[in-house]
Amino acid sequence: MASSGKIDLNSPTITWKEAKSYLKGLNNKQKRDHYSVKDFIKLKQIPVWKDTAKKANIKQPEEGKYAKNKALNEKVSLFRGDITKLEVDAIINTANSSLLGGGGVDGCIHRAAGPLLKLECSCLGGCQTGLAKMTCGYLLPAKYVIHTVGPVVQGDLGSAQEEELRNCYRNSMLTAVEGKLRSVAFPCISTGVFGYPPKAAADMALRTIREFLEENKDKFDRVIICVFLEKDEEIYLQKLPEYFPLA
Ligand code: AR6
Repeated sequence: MASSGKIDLNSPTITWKEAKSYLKGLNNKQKRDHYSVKDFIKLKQIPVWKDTAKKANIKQPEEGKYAKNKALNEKVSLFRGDITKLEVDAIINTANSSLLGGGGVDGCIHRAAGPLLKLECSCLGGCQTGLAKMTCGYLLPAKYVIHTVGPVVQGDLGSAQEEELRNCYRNSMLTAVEGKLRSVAFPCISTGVFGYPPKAAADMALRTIREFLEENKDKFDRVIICVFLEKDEEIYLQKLPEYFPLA
C-alpha cells in the first residue's frame, strides 16, 4: 500500500481478494481515481424511460400488456452505448459457462475491469445457463459485475431457451437484491454470438424486468437496458410502451 493509503490495482503482486476488500472501503469519489475509463457515465446522466419517451414523442399503443405505473417508468432506462462506461452498482455480463472471458460484451468487460476480474472468476467454478454469479468490478466504474450465461439458439427458438433467458434476467436481479445493489445495467443477453432472436429476447427481457420490479418495488432505484446496436435501440423503443406504458 502507498503512504497515501491508495493501492495500485495494476500492481502484479496484488491479489483479487486484497483489491476487492480495498475497493469496498472506498467512497464513490475515491473509487473514481481507479477507473480504467475516464469518460464514465454517472447514473444521474442516464435519462429514465418517462423522459426518453417524452423526448422521442413515443406513441402509446392502444392496448398495453401491463397497467400504467408512474413509479416504474422512473426506475427503468434505455441507454445506447458501451456498458463498461456506466457508473452503477452492477453491470450484467453475458458470459460463457467457464466465466473466464470471451468476445463481445464479455471481452469488453474483462478488458475494462483488468486482469483481477478473471482471477476472481476463476475461483467461481463456472456457471450454468440461466444462473448468475457476482464479482467485484475492479477498474470498472460499476462496483460489481453479475455474470450470467444465456442460452445458445441454433435454428428454432424453443421453450427451454425462453425459460433460460428469463432465468438469466431473474437470477441477475435476485443476485443484485441479495447484494443490496440498487442500480443495474443489462446488455442484450444472448442476442450476439449466442444467436437468440433480438425481438423475442427484448420481449422476454422486458416482461421479466417488469414482473420482477412489480414484486420488488422498493429494491431498485434503476434498471438500465443497455443496447449497443441501433437496431436493438429501435426494437426497445417500439416495445417499451407495451411493458412500461406511459402514465
Ligand atoms: N456494451 C454493451 N453491449 C455490447 C457491448 C458493449 N461494450 N459489446 C457488445 N454488446 P455478445 P451473447 C452487445 O455476443 O450473444 C462471448 O464470447 C451486442 O451488440 O457479447 O450473449 C461470451 O464469452 C449484443 O447485442 O453476447 C459468450 O461465449 C449483446 O451485447 C458469448 O459471447 C450480446 O452480444 C455470449 O454471447
